[in-house]
Amino acid sequence: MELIELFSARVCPFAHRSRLALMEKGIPFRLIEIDLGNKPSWYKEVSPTGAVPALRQGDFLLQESLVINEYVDELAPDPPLLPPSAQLRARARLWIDFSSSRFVPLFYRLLKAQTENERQAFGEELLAVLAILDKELVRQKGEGPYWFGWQVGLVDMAFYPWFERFAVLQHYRGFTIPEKFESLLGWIAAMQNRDAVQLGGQPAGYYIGEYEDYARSPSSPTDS
Ligand SMILES: N[C@@H](CCC(=O)N[C@@H](CS)C(=O)NCC(=O)O)C(=O)O
Repeated sequence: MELIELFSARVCPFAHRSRLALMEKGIPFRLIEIDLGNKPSWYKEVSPTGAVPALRQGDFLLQESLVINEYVDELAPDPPLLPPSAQLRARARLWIDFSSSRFVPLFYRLLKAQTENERQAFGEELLAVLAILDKELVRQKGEGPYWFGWQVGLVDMAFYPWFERFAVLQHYRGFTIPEKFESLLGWIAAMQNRDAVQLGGQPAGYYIGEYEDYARSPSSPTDS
């Protein structure tokens, strides 16, 4: 297989999704760190929008974390990162879509909320979304801790990076995940135990520092 290069930024949860997919898949890759505050001019050739992650394999270029992750999954049969049946794969894509359409935007809305009213409203909305995730996990995971049981997959990777960054919401917004969401908390703990997460993860203090401008300014330019 031609060498894969992943253009990434340590702080970026979208890039984190794709680092996780490559590591869980056991595909060797060259990681290229892009400084988001000072992007090299050549990076536009790799990623027309300038966003990370981007993947390069020879002449082949790909952007968008979730699209990259599906491509990575198709590069080798094992371990499969999507379930075996068409119906379960459709459900996986449904929840991956939910991560992008509901969960991720709410994370940033709460983080950027500057008034008490906004913090209250977005905090409640996020709690409702977490309740949906906890309930769906109970329904879907069976005995195993991951979204589809014992095999970690693309749904887990679509959500996990923001849970690694949850200390930011706790620090700046006093938002914690209620203990009653046992399945969700069990899933987070199981993800934290994975080699791919431990090798590529960062401590809470790193994110708290990196996200400070974000939490203090409602108009931060990017959702990193
Ligand atoms: N929808 C994209 C979002 C990627 C994204 O927003 N990345 C941020 C960093 S976390 C970025 O590179 N923003 C552009 C910039 O900082 O100039 C994906 O899923 O890959």
